[in-house]
Amino acid sequence: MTRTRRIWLACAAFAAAGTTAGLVSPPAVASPSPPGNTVRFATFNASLNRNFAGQLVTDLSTPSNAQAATVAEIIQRMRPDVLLINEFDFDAAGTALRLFQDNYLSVPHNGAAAIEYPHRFTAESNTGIPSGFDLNNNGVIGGPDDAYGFGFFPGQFGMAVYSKYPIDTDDIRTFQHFLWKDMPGARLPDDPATAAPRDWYSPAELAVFRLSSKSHWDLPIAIGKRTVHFLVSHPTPPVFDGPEDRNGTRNFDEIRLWADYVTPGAGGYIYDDDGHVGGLPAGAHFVIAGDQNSDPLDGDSIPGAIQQLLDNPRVNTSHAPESTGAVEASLLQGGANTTHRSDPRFDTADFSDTSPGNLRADYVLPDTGLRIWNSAVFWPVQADPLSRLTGVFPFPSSDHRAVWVDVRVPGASSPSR
Ligand SMILES: [Ca+2]
Ligand SMILES: [Ca+2]
Ligand SMILES: [Ca+2]
Repeated sequence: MTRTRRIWLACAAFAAAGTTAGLVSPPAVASPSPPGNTVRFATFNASLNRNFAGQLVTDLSTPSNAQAATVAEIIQRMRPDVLLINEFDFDAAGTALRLFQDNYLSVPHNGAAAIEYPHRFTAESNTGIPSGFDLNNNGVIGGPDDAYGFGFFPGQFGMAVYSKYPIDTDDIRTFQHFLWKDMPGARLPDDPATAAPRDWYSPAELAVFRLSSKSHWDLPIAIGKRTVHFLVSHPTPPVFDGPEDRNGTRNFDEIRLWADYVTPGAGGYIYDDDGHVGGLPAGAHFVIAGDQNSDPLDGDSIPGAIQQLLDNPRVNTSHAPESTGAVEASLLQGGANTTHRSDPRFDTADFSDTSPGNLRADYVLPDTGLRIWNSAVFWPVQADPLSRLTGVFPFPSSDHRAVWVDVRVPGASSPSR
């Protein structure tokens, strides 16, 4: 989640709505020795976005940024093999991507060992790129809400991937430019003030309107003799709009793009930024990862949005990542959390307890051909010393928690952790 929600959290007082005495602190990272062919995939909305272009590079140029160091320590304790970071400001030279490795991940923190990723990837994000149109229909052209994706400068809230395994760069597919109108049955938003249907965006605007609020990337990861497609994205928060629900509808269809992409016969309409058409080949292995900004039952996304993935027969949901820290937070924070329908143990984000409350927003979803060995959300209970890494508002790292899933990839050999 981006933008103003974080600010609302200032009101998240600890009116203890229940006891946490019965909660025990599990290890923040699972302990059983995984088989040798187990690969850990993770997603982390790390709030490594800044208010001005170039600020993240400045912050990462020395090892002294406290928030970046805390994010790095979480990653070092989680020790993923393949990691997506959401909300990582993009720069065309990849400088921030390199500096975060060199000055943070490669530096031990509080006893957590350095972690090295020989392979990494980033690319342009639609955030902050001016569209030249009045997309929010406020009568003025310009500003973060008229960009292709919400952002104050190009690349704000972008994405970064780090991997211990090679990324098959020749076969990477990006979907930054795919137009929303080219999705069959697109949920194009309607201006309720006019009789015409689905007319929030004009024909001229739809001719350029990109579906992805950041980007969607298919990164083929070479693991032994296998390829696992790491399908990453960060759909827009379904809020910050009006009755037309332009962000809710976009969120729904951004999630749908991956659902169609992995469903044989459903992705024929999808074209990538190089003009190649079609979805993932049937039988290809994948892991979908990212902040999807959609809880199955709570929050403001359109009902059924995340179910497009969770109920997809190709997606393995046999073990949903969970934490005890999220259960404790829900009890301590109360408010909207008390009326939630989703089990709080699956929450991954600590949002305002006025609205929407804590949500499951971040997902790591392997295909059914990859057996899940273990999974968790990195959300220690407060009695755990590592709770200092996640904390309470104002958060020392992020309002989101890191999520990881270990899958068995036939023929893989684990790199050293
Ligand atoms: Ca405008
Ligand atoms: Ca209308
Ligand atoms: Ca909260």
